[in-house]
Amino acid sequence: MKKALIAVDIQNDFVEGGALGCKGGKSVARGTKDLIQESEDRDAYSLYISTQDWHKGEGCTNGGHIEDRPNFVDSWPAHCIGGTEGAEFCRPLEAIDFDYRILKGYETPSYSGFSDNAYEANDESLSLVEILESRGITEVDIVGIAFDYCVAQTAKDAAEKGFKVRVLKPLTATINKASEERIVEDLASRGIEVLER
Ligand code: VGL
Repeated sequence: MKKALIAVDIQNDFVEGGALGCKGGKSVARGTKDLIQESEDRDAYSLYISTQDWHKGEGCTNGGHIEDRPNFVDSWPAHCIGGTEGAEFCRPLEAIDFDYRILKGYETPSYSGFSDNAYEANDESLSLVEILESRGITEVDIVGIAFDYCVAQTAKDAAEKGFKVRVLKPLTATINKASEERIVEDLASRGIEVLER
């Protein structure tokens, strides 16, 4: 059994003060850095992977076009435009040297780290599933932002591809709190373990 940690979209635009800021996002960044450092001490993970929402420009955003008045359900303000400060890791996560850094949503919108359609723009030429399989990973733990969008979709895709998946919920932040319970149930129904603490 080999396990990877996937840190999803812990970027400036998704934390407090960002274009699509989630409450609790900064704390996710700090907590994830702590988890990575203490897990290295006990060899908990064989591989550390980050994803970043990395849009080509203002006209490209997950879930549809940018609208004058996004509804924050399936339309969003401009966010995480590749190369801008908003797309960078939230402090103190920039100090972490991830084994692989997956950029996604470059031309085609994508919530999931597995539809890493920007991977041509990455240093790596392998897709996320190819990276995991080539390293013999069978289990993944997922943390990051937002629980109800990119974390949930990445977790569902990982489960569908046959990995054993856990979501470490205290190290996530949610956009729409009202949908949280439904999403936890949906993930559980797919065999994904959602750890509450
Ligand atoms: C995300 C909404 C829009 C996310 C990305 O990273 O969860 N959410 N784009």
